[in-house]
Amino acid sequence: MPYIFDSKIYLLVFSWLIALNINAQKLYQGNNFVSIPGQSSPEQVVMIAAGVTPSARQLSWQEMELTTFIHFSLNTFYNQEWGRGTEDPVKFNPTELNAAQWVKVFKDAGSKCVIITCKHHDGFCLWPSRFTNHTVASSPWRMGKGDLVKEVSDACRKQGMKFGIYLSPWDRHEKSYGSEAYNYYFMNQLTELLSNYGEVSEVWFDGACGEGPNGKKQVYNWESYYSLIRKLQPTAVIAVMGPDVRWVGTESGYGRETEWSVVPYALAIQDSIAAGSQQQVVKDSFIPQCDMMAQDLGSREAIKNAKNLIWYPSEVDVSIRPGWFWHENENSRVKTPEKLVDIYYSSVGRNSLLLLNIPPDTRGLIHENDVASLQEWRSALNSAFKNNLAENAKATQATSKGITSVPLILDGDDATNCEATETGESILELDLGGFKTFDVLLLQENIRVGQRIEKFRFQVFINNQWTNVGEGTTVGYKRLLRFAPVTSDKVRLVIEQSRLAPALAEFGLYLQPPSVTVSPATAAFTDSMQVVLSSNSPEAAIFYTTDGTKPGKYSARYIKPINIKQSTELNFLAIMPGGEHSFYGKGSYNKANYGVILKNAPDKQYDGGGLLGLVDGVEGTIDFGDGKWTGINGKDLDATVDMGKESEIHTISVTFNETTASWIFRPTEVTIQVSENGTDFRTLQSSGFGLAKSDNTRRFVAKAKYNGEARYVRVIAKHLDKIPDWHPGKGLPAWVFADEIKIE
Ligand code: FUL
Repeated sequence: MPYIFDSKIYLLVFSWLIALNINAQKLYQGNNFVSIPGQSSPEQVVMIAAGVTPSARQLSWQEMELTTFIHFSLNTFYNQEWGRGTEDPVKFNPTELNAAQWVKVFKDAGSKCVIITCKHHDGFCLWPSRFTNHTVASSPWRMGKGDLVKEVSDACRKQGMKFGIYLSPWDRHEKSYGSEAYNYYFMNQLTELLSNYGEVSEVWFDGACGEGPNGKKQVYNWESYYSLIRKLQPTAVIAVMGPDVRWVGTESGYGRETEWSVVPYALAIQDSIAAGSQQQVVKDSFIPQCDMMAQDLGSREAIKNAKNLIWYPSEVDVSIRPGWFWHENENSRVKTPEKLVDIYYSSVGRNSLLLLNIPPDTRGLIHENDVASLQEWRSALNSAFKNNLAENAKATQATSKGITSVPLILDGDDATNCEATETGESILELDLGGFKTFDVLLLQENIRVGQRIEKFRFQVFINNQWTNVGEGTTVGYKRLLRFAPVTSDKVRLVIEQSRLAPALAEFGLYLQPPSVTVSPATAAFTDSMQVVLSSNSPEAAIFYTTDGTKPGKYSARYIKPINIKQSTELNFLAIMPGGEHSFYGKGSYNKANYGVILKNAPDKQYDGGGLLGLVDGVEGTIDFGDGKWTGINGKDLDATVDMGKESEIHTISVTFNETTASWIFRPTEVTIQVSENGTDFRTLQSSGFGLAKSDNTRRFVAKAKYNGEARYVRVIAKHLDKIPDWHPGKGLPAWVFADEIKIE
């Protein structure tokens, strides 16, 4: 029997529940904390969960969608990630520091708030705290008169951005750390930061602590910190080691597909957050194994035994570079605009807020490479989201009472929702009033009344029938689904399951800018070779250059495969008739005595040391990061080796690395082929290695015997498409790592 939503009864239940939680109310606000009465049935728990709602501060936090982290400190000048607390403040001397430039770059990228590391784990303070000398006042910067917290908060205020503070509880410099006196020290610093810099919107407490077994242990007085914040900055959310905002559980930039903002209160307990936080310096996709990382935090199953439920939304923090602080040698490893787009869809598009770290360099400026990547990223998002193609549609909803019109899901206001009155399946149909091409679905729930949708599918009317194009579980504040472009005049959303009645607030259809693929992306070749460019949009025109310059609409137009006869750098992009363009793409081709053509490009960081890395005669060690390995993420290794002339071959072997802790798995199948002409290949061997059942670090060798002659050898190693359930990367594609291809 579906529940009938009776708002009066519902409110009564809630007033009573709230009354029981007078203490909790100190930290929580409105309905964002509820206790579950002892005898509640699983259905009653679900009903209660459906009515847990964000506090006012949580709601305005969520609506920002995108915020910026600044990691800047003595670490920037010592070229390190975690200081020991013994660093000399004299080294802190940015020569061109310009906080207005930072804030402008962030604002142009779409960010709404800036959170700065006022004090990182090394204890160095970016403001002249009265309680320690380990501050900017002891540095030559601005002749010891500087206050970076002030410069950043002023720049934020001037440019209409919100401002937040990061204050590391772990402090490796302060002598009192490890005693009750430290709690006073910390509260004093917190008081300075919360009193002297205007409105603070977010206070970020890190859970990291690298103290070993003999290190000092601090018993933090969290309750006092929290009440101080509530008193001095009542609108600020307290993040991560705090009651308002939950760390998503990874620093990879990717949130969960199923993301509930309503979870058991136990998840907000500091000890369990700290246990899952960093215990040592780790770069690149830090993946802890803790409860916060569990795939299911808020399903019916996950909440059925909870004693209290809270609204505890997820924040995805990730750095635009491998490290949190700026390092010169990472200037070439700034995340590409494509990667940032992917992160956006996988964080903001999965009911999370994205906190993107953009660290200033030693000059005190945001580096040009970061600025360029952010600009391209913003322009791609603006281009995708400029037009809701469903805006003028006629939207109707079918319920047991008949068909009603539901214009509110198209009014651009996420505070108004269509009034479903019952649970069970409900179908929303949209007549688009003409044919439209789209590849993104946007859904938003009105979270002011709770998060309710549990399962949906999206259908498009194609060739006279409803075709499933996408499906999902939770929606929450925002859900974005991407799929291959489709064209139709009618679509529908089937909400298959929800808690109470669904409260869908917004519905949107969008078209992303076109994309271009290049094949092969990199290669070494002997005589000549062909490169194929293709776009996912038939309307897009592709342009390219071969002289290293940026291509545009006046460059050479791609008509047929490009014949390459000498070492070439190819640059290309696709442009739509309306001017929307793809990201800039690159291919590099080197003429050599020996050739290796890789169909799918390796990751920049794992390129095996260059185009001939796979056949350079130096085998990779067990350490996948030793610079020898060719690593590809989420695609197969498809390598063709050209020996320049027909040669005698006896055996061919290929070695693979498996380091499951870093998401590198053995290939699922390896095929080894030979050919005389580079077109017709004969398969010598095709076999698999099984699947890792637990964490593993080892090498695998695939071997084929052949007593004959050939000029070309091809190796196709299939990557594992879905990481197995026992691994934190469950369901996601794995890396494939190879080195070396030996032809003897
Ligand atoms: C982690 C810290 O250890 C890193 O240095 C960084 O500040 C990140 C945001 O949180 O726990």
